[in-house]
Amino acid sequence: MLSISDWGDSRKLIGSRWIPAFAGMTTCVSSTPGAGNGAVAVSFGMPTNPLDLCDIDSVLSEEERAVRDSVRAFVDDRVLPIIGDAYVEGRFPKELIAGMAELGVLGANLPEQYGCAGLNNVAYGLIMQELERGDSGVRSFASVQGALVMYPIFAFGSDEQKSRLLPSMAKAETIGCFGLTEPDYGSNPAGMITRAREQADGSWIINGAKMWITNGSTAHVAIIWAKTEDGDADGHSIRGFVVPTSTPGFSAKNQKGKLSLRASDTSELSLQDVHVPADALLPRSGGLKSPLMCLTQARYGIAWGAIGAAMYCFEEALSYAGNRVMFGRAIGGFQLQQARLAEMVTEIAKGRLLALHLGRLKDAGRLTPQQVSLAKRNNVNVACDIAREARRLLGGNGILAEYGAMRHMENLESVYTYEGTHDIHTLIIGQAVTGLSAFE
Ligand code: TGC
Ligand code: FAD
Repeated sequence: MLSISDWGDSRKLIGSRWIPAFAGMTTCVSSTPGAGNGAVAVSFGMPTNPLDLCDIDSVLSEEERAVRDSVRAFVDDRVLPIIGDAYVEGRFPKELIAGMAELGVLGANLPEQYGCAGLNNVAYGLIMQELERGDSGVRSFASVQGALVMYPIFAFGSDEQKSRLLPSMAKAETIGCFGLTEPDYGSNPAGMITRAREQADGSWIINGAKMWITNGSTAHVAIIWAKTEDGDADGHSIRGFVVPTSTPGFSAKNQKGKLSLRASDTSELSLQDVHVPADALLPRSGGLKSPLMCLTQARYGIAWGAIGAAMYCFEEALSYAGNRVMFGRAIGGFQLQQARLAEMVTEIAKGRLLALHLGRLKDAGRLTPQQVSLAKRNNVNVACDIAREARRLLGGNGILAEYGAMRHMENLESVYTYEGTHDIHTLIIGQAVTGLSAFE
Protein backbone atom coordinates (compact mmCIF):
# COMPACT_ATOMS: atom_id res chain seq x y z
CA MET A 1 0.00 0.00 0.00
CA LEU A 2 1.27 3.46 -0.86
CA SER A 3 1.20 5.89 2.01
CA ILE A 4 2.11 9.54 2.29
CA SER A 5 5.47 8.59 3.74
CA ASP A 6 6.27 6.75 0.51
CA TRP A 7 5.95 9.85 -1.58
CA GLY A 8 9.64 10.46 -1.50
CA ASP A 9 10.02 7.21 -3.42
CA SER A 10 7.09 7.51 -5.74
CA ARG A 11 7.99 10.84 -7.29
CA LYS A 12 11.43 12.09 -8.05
CA LEU A 13 12.66 15.59 -8.48
CA ILE A 14 15.59 15.59 -10.92
CA GLY A 15 16.84 19.11 -11.30
CA SER A 16 13.66 20.86 -12.29
CA ARG A 17 12.26 17.79 -14.03
CA TRP A 18 9.56 15.68 -12.44
CA ILE A 19 9.42 11.98 -13.20
CA PRO A 20 6.21 10.71 -11.68
CA ALA A 21 5.66 7.13 -10.61
CA PHE A 22 2.89 7.14 -13.15
CA ALA A 23 5.37 7.58 -16.00
CA GLY A 24 6.26 3.91 -16.01
CA MET A 25 2.81 2.55 -15.64
CA THR A 26 2.87 0.05 -18.48
CA THR A 27 5.79 -1.69 -16.84
CA CYS A 28 4.33 -1.32 -13.38
CA VAL A 29 3.12 -4.72 -12.29
CA SER A 30 3.45 -4.44 -8.54
CA SER A 31 2.08 -2.02 -5.99
CA THR A 32 5.57 -1.37 -4.65
CA PRO A 33 5.91 2.38 -4.14
CA GLY A 34 7.98 3.90 -6.87
CA ALA A 35 7.73 0.89 -9.15
CA GLY A 36 8.06 1.88 -12.76
CA ASN A 37 9.82 5.20 -12.26
CA GLY A 38 12.17 6.06 -15.00
CA ALA A 39 13.07 6.27 -18.59
CA VAL A 40 9.75 5.15 -20.07
CA ALA A 41 8.60 8.71 -19.46
CA VAL A 42 10.61 9.86 -22.44
CA SER A 43 9.12 7.35 -24.84
CA PHE A 44 5.62 8.45 -23.75
CA GLY A 45 6.58 12.00 -24.55
CA MET A 46 5.45 12.68 -20.98
CA PRO A 47 5.67 16.24 -19.68
CA THR A 48 8.35 16.98 -17.15
CA ASN A 49 5.74 18.03 -14.60
CA PRO A 50 2.21 16.68 -15.01
CA LEU A 51 0.90 19.38 -12.69
CA ASP A 52 2.09 22.03 -15.05
CA LEU A 53 1.23 20.89 -18.56
CA CYS A 54 0.79 24.50 -19.63
CA ASP A 55 4.15 25.58 -18.19
CA ILE A 56 2.55 28.22 -16.00
CA ASP A 57 5.69 28.23 -13.85
CA SER A 58 7.53 29.91 -16.71
CA VAL A 59 5.55 33.11 -16.24
CA LEU A 60 6.37 33.32 -12.55
CA SER A 61 9.36 35.40 -11.55
CA GLU A 62 12.37 33.78 -9.95
CA GLU A 63 11.42 35.34 -6.62
CA GLU A 64 7.84 34.08 -6.88
CA ARG A 65 9.07 30.55 -7.58
CA ALA A 66 11.55 30.74 -4.71
CA VAL A 67 8.85 31.83 -2.27
CA ARG A 68 6.58 29.04 -3.51
CA ASP A 69 9.33 26.45 -3.17
CA SER A 70 10.26 27.41 0.36
CA VAL A 71 6.65 27.21 1.55
CA ARG A 72 6.26 23.94 -0.35
CA ALA A 73 9.28 22.53 1.50
CA PHE A 74 7.83 23.68 4.83
CA VAL A 75 4.54 21.96 4.04
CA ASP A 76 6.28 18.77 2.92
CA ASP A 77 8.56 18.65 5.95
CA ARG A 78 6.39 20.03 8.73
CA VAL A 79 2.71 19.91 7.78
CA LEU A 80 2.13 16.71 5.82
CA PRO A 81 3.76 14.38 8.36
CA ILE A 82 1.42 15.51 11.17
CA ILE A 83 -1.74 16.82 9.56
CA GLY A 84 -3.64 13.53 9.17
CA ASP A 85 -3.34 12.79 12.89
CA ALA A 86 -4.15 16.37 13.90
CA TYR A 87 -7.26 16.18 11.72
CA VAL A 88 -8.43 12.92 13.29
CA GLU A 89 -7.71 14.33 16.76
CA GLY A 90 -9.64 17.49 15.86
CA ARG A 91 -6.83 19.80 16.90
CA PHE A 92 -5.24 22.82 15.24
CA PRO A 93 -1.48 22.08 15.09
CA LYS A 94 -0.21 25.12 16.99
CA GLU A 95 3.32 23.76 16.72
CA LEU A 96 3.32 25.05 13.12
CA ILE A 97 2.73 28.68 14.05
CA ALA A 98 6.33 29.61 14.86
CA GLY A 99 7.60 28.02 11.64
CA MET A 100 5.04 29.90 9.55
CA ALA A 101 6.06 33.16 11.20
CA GLU A 102 9.73 32.41 10.61
CA LEU A 103 9.02 31.80 6.94
CA GLY A 104 7.36 35.20 6.76
CA VAL A 105 3.97 34.01 5.52
CA LEU A 106 1.90 36.09 7.95
CA GLY A 107 0.73 39.29 6.28
CA ALA A 108 3.33 38.56 3.60
CA ASN A 109 1.95 41.16 1.17
CA LEU A 110 2.04 43.98 3.74
CA PRO A 111 4.97 46.42 3.83
CA GLU A 112 8.38 45.62 5.30
CA GLN A 113 8.08 48.82 7.33
CA TYR A 114 5.75 46.85 9.64
CA GLY A 115 7.95 43.77 9.90
CA CYS A 116 6.15 42.00 7.03
CA ALA A 117 7.71 40.40 3.96
CA GLY A 118 6.48 43.06 1.50
CA LEU A 119 5.89 40.48 -1.25
CA ASN A 120 3.79 41.06 -4.32
CA ASN A 121 0.30 39.57 -4.50
CA VAL A 122 1.30 36.69 -6.78
CA ALA A 123 3.92 35.51 -4.27
CA TYR A 124 1.33 35.94 -1.53
CA GLY A 125 -1.14 33.83 -3.54
CA LEU A 126 1.47 31.13 -4.08
CA ILE A 127 1.99 31.00 -0.31
CA MET A 128 -1.75 30.41 0.16
CA GLN A 129 -1.66 27.74 -2.57
CA GLU A 130 1.14 25.85 -0.84
CA LEU A 131 -0.29 26.15 2.67
CA GLU A 132 -3.63 24.78 1.50
CA ARG A 133 -1.84 21.96 -0.33
CA GLY A 134 -1.10 20.96 3.26
CA ASP A 135 -4.52 21.66 4.75
CA SER A 136 -7.26 24.28 4.44
CA GLY A 137 -7.04 24.80 8.21
CA VAL A 138 -3.37 25.78 7.99
CA ARG A 139 -4.10 28.21 5.16
CA SER A 140 -7.08 29.52 7.12
CA PHE A 141 -4.88 30.30 10.11
CA ALA A 142 -2.57 32.36 7.89
CA SER A 143 -5.43 33.93 5.92
CA VAL A 144 -7.20 35.11 9.02
CA GLN A 145 -4.03 36.42 10.64
CA GLY A 146 -2.89 38.23 7.47
CA ALA A 147 -5.95 39.19 5.44
CA LEU A 148 -8.58 39.51 8.15
CA VAL A 149 -6.64 40.88 11.12
CA MET A 150 -3.38 42.47 9.95
CA TYR A 151 -5.00 43.93 6.82
CA PRO A 152 -7.78 45.86 8.67
CA ILE A 153 -5.23 47.16 11.15
CA PHE A 154 -3.08 48.24 8.19
CA ALA A 155 -6.01 49.72 6.23
CA PHE A 156 -8.12 51.25 9.01
CA GLY A 157 -5.77 51.52 11.99
CA SER A 158 -3.94 54.51 13.45
CA ASP A 159 -0.16 54.80 13.04
CA GLU A 160 0.18 53.78 16.69
CA GLN A 161 -1.99 50.65 16.19
CA LYS A 162 -0.05 49.69 13.08
CA SER A 163 3.39 50.01 14.62
CA ARG A 164 2.34 48.36 17.89
CA LEU A 165 0.46 45.40 16.42
CA LEU A 166 1.67 44.53 12.91
CA PRO A 167 5.30 43.58 13.69
CA SER A 168 4.23 41.39 16.57
CA MET A 169 1.52 39.77 14.43
CA ALA A 170 4.00 39.06 11.63
CA LYS A 171 6.12 37.22 14.22
CA ALA A 172 3.01 35.43 15.59
CA GLU A 173 3.67 36.85 19.05
CA THR A 174 0.15 38.22 18.75
CA ILE A 175 -2.49 36.01 17.14
CA GLY A 176 -5.75 37.46 15.88
CA CYS A 177 -9.24 36.44 14.86
CA PHE A 178 -11.97 38.21 12.86
CA GLY A 179 -15.49 38.39 14.27
CA LEU A 180 -18.06 39.34 11.66
CA THR A 181 -20.50 36.41 11.43
CA GLU A 182 -23.21 36.11 14.07
CA PRO A 183 -25.55 33.22 14.89
CA ASP A 184 -28.43 34.91 13.00
CA TYR A 185 -26.42 36.91 10.46
CA GLY A 186 -24.08 34.87 8.27
CA SER A 187 -24.49 35.73 4.59
CA ASN A 188 -26.07 39.03 5.57
CA PRO A 189 -23.67 40.67 8.02
CA ALA A 190 -25.42 44.03 7.55
CA GLY A 191 -28.04 42.80 10.03
CA MET A 192 -25.54 42.23 12.85
CA ILE A 193 -26.82 42.64 16.40
CA THR A 194 -23.49 43.30 18.15
CA ARG A 195 -23.42 46.83 19.51
CA ALA A 196 -20.66 49.17 20.64
CA ARG A 197 -21.72 52.05 22.92
CA GLU A 198 -19.38 55.00 23.25
CA GLN A 199 -18.80 56.22 26.82
CA ALA A 200 -18.35 59.82 27.94
CA ASP A 201 -14.57 59.34 28.18
CA GLY A 202 -14.36 57.97 24.61
CA SER A 203 -14.07 54.33 25.69
CA TRP A 204 -16.49 51.68 24.37
CA ILE A 205 -18.70 48.94 25.79
CA ILE A 206 -19.36 46.08 23.39
CA ASN A 207 -22.13 43.47 23.65
CA GLY A 208 -22.88 40.65 21.24
CA ALA A 209 -22.02 37.18 19.97
CA LYS A 210 -19.97 36.01 17.02
CA MET A 211 -20.14 32.55 15.52
CA TRP A 212 -17.77 30.29 13.53
CA ILE A 213 -14.70 32.34 14.33
CA THR A 214 -11.42 30.88 13.02
CA ASN A 215 -8.54 31.20 15.54
CA GLY A 216 -11.16 32.31 18.11
CA SER A 217 -9.78 30.32 21.06
CA THR A 218 -6.14 30.83 20.03
CA ALA A 219 -6.28 34.59 19.51
CA HIS A 220 -4.82 37.30 21.72
CA VAL A 221 -6.83 39.97 19.92
CA ALA A 222 -10.13 39.87 18.07
CA ILE A 223 -11.22 42.27 15.36
CA ILE A 224 -14.86 42.75 16.35
CA TRP A 225 -17.28 44.37 13.95
CA ALA A 226 -20.12 46.13 15.76
CA LYS A 227 -22.78 48.73 15.11
CA THR A 228 -22.31 51.92 17.00
CA GLU A 229 -25.84 53.30 16.69
CA ASP A 230 -29.12 51.47 16.96
CA GLY A 231 -31.46 51.70 14.02
CA ASP A 232 -28.87 52.59 11.38
CA ALA A 233 -30.32 50.33 8.71
CA ASP A 234 -27.81 51.12 5.99
CA GLY A 235 -24.98 49.72 8.07
CA HIS A 236 -22.96 52.92 8.00
CA SER A 237 -22.44 52.76 11.74
CA ILE A 238 -20.46 49.51 11.51
CA ARG A 239 -16.99 49.98 13.02
CA GLY A 240 -14.07 47.67 13.73
CA PHE A 241 -12.50 47.27 17.18
CA VAL A 242 -9.28 45.57 18.25
CA VAL A 243 -10.39 43.75 21.39
CA PRO A 244 -7.82 41.96 23.58
CA THR A 245 -9.33 38.53 24.27
CA SER A 246 -8.22 38.83 27.92
CA THR A 247 -10.70 41.71 28.47
CA PRO A 248 -13.27 40.84 31.17
CA GLY A 249 -16.58 39.79 29.59
CA PHE A 250 -14.93 38.31 26.48
CA SER A 251 -15.07 34.53 26.13
CA ALA A 252 -14.41 32.01 23.36
CA LYS A 253 -15.81 28.50 23.16
CA ASN A 254 -14.44 25.91 20.76
CA GLN A 255 -17.03 24.65 18.26
CA LYS A 256 -17.45 20.90 18.87
CA GLY A 257 -18.62 18.23 16.43
CA LYS A 258 -17.04 19.56 13.21
CA LEU A 259 -16.72 17.06 10.36
CA SER A 260 -14.73 19.57 8.28
CA LEU A 261 -11.70 21.78 9.01
CA ARG A 262 -10.99 19.59 12.00
CA ALA A 263 -7.39 20.80 12.14
CA SER A 264 -8.56 24.38 12.67
CA ASP A 265 -9.72 26.35 15.70
CA THR A 266 -13.31 27.42 15.07
CA SER A 267 -14.97 29.14 18.01
CA GLU A 268 -17.99 31.03 19.22
CA LEU A 269 -17.29 34.41 20.81
CA SER A 270 -19.37 36.05 23.50
CA LEU A 271 -18.95 39.70 24.47
CA GLN A 272 -20.76 40.81 27.61
CA ASP A 273 -20.17 44.41 28.61
CA VAL A 274 -16.66 44.24 27.21
CA HIS A 275 -15.09 47.61 28.08
CA VAL A 276 -12.29 48.73 25.78
CA PRO A 277 -10.38 52.03 25.63
CA ALA A 278 -10.94 54.64 22.93
CA ASP A 279 -7.88 53.46 21.04
CA ALA A 280 -9.43 50.01 20.48
CA LEU A 281 -11.45 51.57 17.66
CA LEU A 282 -9.99 51.26 14.16
CA PRO A 283 -10.38 54.96 13.35
CA ARG A 284 -10.63 54.67 9.57
CA SER A 285 -13.25 51.87 9.61
CA GLY A 286 -16.80 52.85 8.77
CA GLY A 287 -19.74 51.01 7.24
CA LEU A 288 -20.12 47.46 6.00
CA LYS A 289 -17.64 48.25 3.27
CA SER A 290 -14.77 47.99 5.79
CA PRO A 291 -15.24 44.31 6.73
CA LEU A 292 -16.16 43.52 3.11
CA MET A 293 -12.83 44.99 1.98
CA CYS A 294 -11.11 42.55 4.34
CA LEU A 295 -13.14 39.69 2.87
CA THR A 296 -11.92 40.63 -0.60
CA GLN A 297 -8.32 40.16 0.60
CA ALA A 298 -9.07 36.78 2.16
CA ARG A 299 -11.19 35.57 -0.78
CA TYR A 300 -8.32 36.39 -3.11
CA GLY A 301 -6.06 34.10 -1.06
CA ILE A 302 -8.71 31.36 -1.06
CA ALA A 303 -8.88 31.42 -4.86
CA TRP A 304 -5.22 30.35 -4.81
CA GLY A 305 -5.48 28.13 -1.75
CA ALA A 306 -8.28 25.95 -3.04
CA ILE A 307 -6.19 25.13 -6.11
CA GLY A 308 -3.37 24.09 -3.76
CA ALA A 309 -5.69 21.55 -2.13
CA ALA A 310 -6.70 20.34 -5.60
CA MET A 311 -3.03 20.01 -6.60
CA TYR A 312 -2.35 17.78 -3.62
CA CYS A 313 -5.35 15.60 -4.47
CA PHE A 314 -4.32 15.32 -8.11
CA GLU A 315 -0.71 14.39 -7.24
CA GLU A 316 -1.89 11.80 -4.75
CA ALA A 317 -4.35 10.33 -7.26
CA LEU A 318 -1.76 10.32 -10.05
CA SER A 319 0.77 8.54 -7.90
CA TYR A 320 -1.81 6.03 -6.73
CA ALA A 321 -3.00 5.41 -10.28
CA GLY A 322 0.55 4.59 -11.30
CA ASN A 323 1.06 2.13 -8.49
CA ARG A 324 -2.25 0.46 -7.75
CA VAL A 325 -2.59 -2.71 -9.80
CA MET A 326 -5.99 -4.20 -10.49
CA PHE A 327 -6.94 -6.65 -13.24
CA GLY A 328 -3.21 -7.11 -13.80
CA ARG A 329 -2.31 -3.54 -14.61
CA ALA A 330 -1.92 -0.14 -13.00
CA ILE A 331 -5.35 1.47 -12.75
CA GLY A 332 -3.88 4.58 -14.42
CA GLY A 333 -3.93 2.58 -17.64
CA PHE A 334 -7.72 2.42 -17.66
CA GLN A 335 -9.52 5.07 -19.66
CA LEU A 336 -11.96 5.87 -16.84
CA GLN A 337 -9.14 6.81 -14.47
CA GLN A 338 -7.32 8.72 -17.21
CA ALA A 339 -10.49 10.73 -17.80
CA ARG A 340 -10.61 11.56 -14.08
CA LEU A 341 -6.98 12.65 -14.10
CA ALA A 342 -7.34 14.64 -17.33
CA GLU A 343 -10.33 16.51 -15.92
CA MET A 344 -8.46 17.29 -12.71
CA VAL A 345 -5.32 18.56 -14.39
CA THR A 346 -7.33 20.69 -16.82
CA GLU A 347 -9.34 22.40 -14.08
CA ILE A 348 -6.18 22.93 -12.02
CA ALA A 349 -4.47 24.63 -14.97
CA LYS A 350 -7.50 26.89 -15.54
CA GLY A 351 -7.79 27.70 -11.84
CA ARG A 352 -4.08 28.52 -11.59
CA LEU A 353 -4.25 30.80 -14.61
CA LEU A 354 -7.28 32.60 -13.22
CA ALA A 355 -5.62 33.11 -9.82
CA LEU A 356 -2.42 34.27 -11.46
CA HIS A 357 -4.25 36.73 -13.70
CA LEU A 358 -6.05 38.17 -10.69
CA GLY A 359 -2.74 38.44 -8.86
CA ARG A 360 -1.27 40.48 -11.69
CA LEU A 361 -4.40 42.70 -11.70
CA LYS A 362 -4.10 43.14 -7.93
CA ASP A 363 -0.45 44.10 -8.24
CA ALA A 364 -1.46 46.63 -10.89
CA GLY A 365 -4.15 48.02 -8.53
CA ARG A 366 -6.96 47.01 -10.89
CA LEU A 367 -8.59 44.06 -9.11
CA THR A 368 -12.32 44.34 -8.37
CA PRO A 369 -14.28 42.46 -5.66
CA GLN A 370 -16.49 40.92 -8.38
CA GLN A 371 -13.43 39.38 -10.08
CA VAL A 372 -12.40 37.94 -6.72
CA SER A 373 -15.91 36.48 -6.27
CA LEU A 374 -15.64 34.83 -9.68
CA ALA A 375 -12.29 33.24 -8.83
CA LYS A 376 -13.24 32.17 -5.29
CA ARG A 377 -16.45 30.63 -6.57
CA ASN A 378 -14.86 28.81 -9.49
CA ASN A 379 -11.67 27.61 -7.85
CA VAL A 380 -13.31 26.32 -4.68
CA ASN A 381 -15.99 24.57 -6.70
CA VAL A 382 -13.50 22.78 -8.96
CA ALA A 383 -11.33 21.91 -5.97
CA CYS A 384 -14.34 20.26 -4.30
CA ASP A 385 -14.92 18.18 -7.44
CA ILE A 386 -11.24 17.27 -7.77
CA ALA A 387 -10.94 16.18 -4.13
CA ARG A 388 -14.04 14.01 -4.45
CA GLU A 389 -12.83 12.39 -7.68
CA ALA A 390 -9.37 11.80 -6.19
CA ARG A 391 -10.92 10.12 -3.18
CA ARG A 392 -12.93 7.87 -5.48
CA LEU A 393 -9.89 6.96 -7.55
CA LEU A 394 -8.17 5.79 -4.36
CA GLY A 395 -10.88 3.21 -3.70
CA GLY A 396 -11.11 2.02 -0.08
CA ASN A 397 -7.80 3.64 0.81
CA GLY A 398 -9.38 6.95 -0.12
CA ILE A 399 -11.33 7.08 3.12
CA LEU A 400 -8.21 6.82 5.29
CA ALA A 401 -6.64 9.83 6.99
CA GLU A 402 -3.16 8.74 5.89
CA TYR A 403 -4.19 9.87 2.41
CA GLY A 404 -5.19 13.49 1.93
CA ALA A 405 -8.08 13.38 -0.51
CA MET A 406 -10.95 12.85 1.89
CA ARG A 407 -9.57 15.35 4.40
CA HIS A 408 -9.31 17.94 1.62
CA MET A 409 -12.78 17.01 0.34
CA GLU A 410 -14.28 17.57 3.80
CA ASN A 411 -12.31 20.78 4.35
CA LEU A 412 -13.35 22.22 1.03
CA GLU A 413 -17.01 21.98 2.05
CA SER A 414 -16.26 24.67 4.64
CA VAL A 415 -14.26 26.69 2.14
CA TYR A 416 -17.27 26.48 -0.19
CA THR A 417 -19.36 28.03 2.61
CA TYR A 418 -17.11 30.53 4.34
CA GLU A 419 -15.91 33.85 2.95
CA GLY A 420 -19.25 34.13 1.13
CA THR A 421 -21.04 30.95 0.16
CA HIS A 422 -20.94 29.72 -3.41
CA ASP A 423 -24.52 31.01 -3.75
CA ILE A 424 -23.60 34.49 -2.51
CA HIS A 425 -20.77 34.71 -5.05
CA THR A 426 -23.18 33.53 -7.76
CA LEU A 427 -25.43 36.45 -6.88
CA ILE A 428 -22.52 38.92 -6.76
CA ILE A 429 -21.52 37.83 -10.29
CA GLY A 430 -25.18 37.93 -11.32
CA GLN A 431 -25.39 41.51 -10.14
CA ALA A 432 -22.16 42.40 -11.93
CA VAL A 433 -23.46 41.15 -15.26
CA THR A 434 -27.14 42.19 -15.03
CA GLY A 435 -26.84 45.34 -12.97
CA LEU A 436 -29.66 43.98 -10.79
CA SER A 437 -29.06 43.22 -7.09
CA ALA A 438 -30.63 40.06 -5.70
CA PHE A 439 -30.04 41.34 -2.18
CA GLU A 440 -32.30 44.41 -2.16
P1 TGC B 1 -23.58 46.16 -0.41
O1 TGC B 1 -24.57 47.27 -0.43
O2 TGC B 1 -23.40 45.33 -1.61
O3 TGC B 1 -22.13 46.73 -0.02
C1 TGC B 1 -21.92 47.68 1.00
C2 TGC B 1 -20.69 48.51 0.61
O4 TGC B 1 -19.54 47.64 0.53
C3 TGC B 1 -19.00 47.64 -0.81
N1 TGC B 1 -18.64 46.25 -1.08
C4 TGC B 1 -17.38 45.79 -1.07
N2 TGC B 1 -16.22 46.40 -0.89
C5 TGC B 1 -15.10 45.66 -0.94
N3 TGC B 1 -15.11 44.31 -1.13
C6 TGC B 1 -16.29 43.67 -1.31
N4 TGC B 1 -16.29 42.35 -1.49
C7 TGC B 1 -17.49 44.41 -1.29
N5 TGC B 1 -18.80 44.07 -1.41
C8 TGC B 1 -19.48 45.21 -1.28
C9 TGC B 1 -20.12 48.15 -1.68
O5 TGC B 1 -19.62 48.75 -2.85
C10 TGC B 1 -20.80 49.14 -0.77
O6 TGC B 1 -19.99 50.31 -0.75
P2 TGC B 1 -20.62 51.78 -0.51
O7 TGC B 1 -19.49 52.70 -0.75
O8 TGC B 1 -21.73 51.88 -1.51
O9 TGC B 1 -21.12 51.79 0.90
O10 TGC B 1 -23.88 45.28 0.90
P3 TGC B 1 -25.00 44.18 1.17
O11 TGC B 1 -25.44 44.33 2.58
O12 TGC B 1 -26.05 44.23 0.08
O13 TGC B 1 -24.18 42.81 1.12
C11 TGC B 1 -23.76 42.27 -0.01
C12 TGC B 1 -23.20 40.84 0.22
C13 TGC B 1 -24.31 39.84 0.45
C14 TGC B 1 -22.48 40.51 -1.05
C15 TGC B 1 -22.25 40.83 1.44
O14 TGC B 1 -22.94 41.02 2.62
C16 TGC B 1 -21.45 39.53 1.54
O15 TGC B 1 -20.40 39.40 0.91
N6 TGC B 1 -21.92 38.54 2.36
C17 TGC B 1 -21.16 37.32 2.64
C18 TGC B 1 -20.62 37.38 4.06
C19 TGC B 1 -19.28 36.74 4.18
O16 TGC B 1 -18.58 36.47 3.23
N7 TGC B 1 -18.85 36.51 5.42
C20 TGC B 1 -17.52 36.00 5.63
C21 TGC B 1 -17.14 36.09 7.10
S1 TGC B 1 -15.41 35.86 7.43
C22 TGC B 1 -15.08 34.28 7.08
O17 TGC B 1 -15.87 33.54 6.60
C23 TGC B 1 -13.69 33.81 7.39
S2 TGC B 1 -13.43 32.14 7.01
C24 TGC B 1 -11.81 31.88 7.43
C25 TGC B 1 -10.86 32.08 6.29
O18 TGC B 1 -10.91 33.11 5.59
O19 TGC B 1 -10.00 31.23 6.06
P1 FAD C 1 -26.53 31.25 5.91
O1 FAD C 1 -26.24 32.67 5.57
O2 FAD C 1 -27.62 30.98 6.90
O3 FAD C 1 -26.83 30.46 4.57
C1 FAD C 1 -27.54 29.21 4.56
C2 FAD C 1 -27.81 28.85 3.10
O4 FAD C 1 -28.64 29.85 2.50
C3 FAD C 1 -26.53 28.78 2.26
O5 FAD C 1 -26.64 27.75 1.33
C4 FAD C 1 -26.52 30.13 1.55
O6 FAD C 1 -25.82 30.10 0.32
C5 FAD C 1 -28.00 30.34 1.33
N1 FAD C 1 -28.37 31.75 1.14
C6 FAD C 1 -28.17 32.79 2.02
N2 FAD C 1 -28.61 33.93 1.47
C7 FAD C 1 -29.07 33.63 0.24
C8 FAD C 1 -29.64 34.39 -0.82
N3 FAD C 1 -29.79 35.71 -0.75
N4 FAD C 1 -30.01 33.74 -1.96
C9 FAD C 1 -29.84 32.39 -2.08
N5 FAD C 1 -29.33 31.62 -1.10
C10 FAD C 1 -28.94 32.24 0.03
N6 FAD C 1 -17.01 34.07 9.97
C11 FAD C 1 -16.28 35.07 10.52
O7 FAD C 1 -16.78 36.17 10.71
N7 FAD C 1 -14.99 34.85 10.89
C12 FAD C 1 -14.37 33.67 10.73
O8 FAD C 1 -13.18 33.53 11.06
C13 FAD C 1 -15.12 32.58 10.16
N8 FAD C 1 -14.56 31.33 10.04
C14 FAD C 1 -15.35 30.28 9.62
C15 FAD C 1 -14.84 28.99 9.68
C16 FAD C 1 -15.64 27.91 9.32
C17 FAD C 1 -15.10 26.51 9.42
C18 FAD C 1 -16.97 28.13 8.87
C19 FAD C 1 -17.85 26.98 8.47
C20 FAD C 1 -17.47 29.41 8.84
C21 FAD C 1 -16.68 30.50 9.21
N9 FAD C 1 -17.20 31.81 9.25
C22 FAD C 1 -16.47 32.83 9.79
C23 FAD C 1 -18.61 32.03 8.94
C24 FAD C 1 -18.94 31.98 7.45
O9 FAD C 1 -18.49 33.12 6.81
C25 FAD C 1 -20.45 31.78 7.32
O10 FAD C 1 -20.72 30.44 7.70
C26 FAD C 1 -20.95 32.07 5.92
O11 FAD C 1 -20.83 33.44 5.61
C27 FAD C 1 -22.41 31.63 5.73
O12 FAD C 1 -23.21 32.07 6.77
P2 FAD C 1 -24.21 31.03 7.52
O13 FAD C 1 -23.39 29.86 7.95
O14 FAD C 1 -24.92 31.78 8.56
O15 FAD C 1 -25.19 30.52 6.41
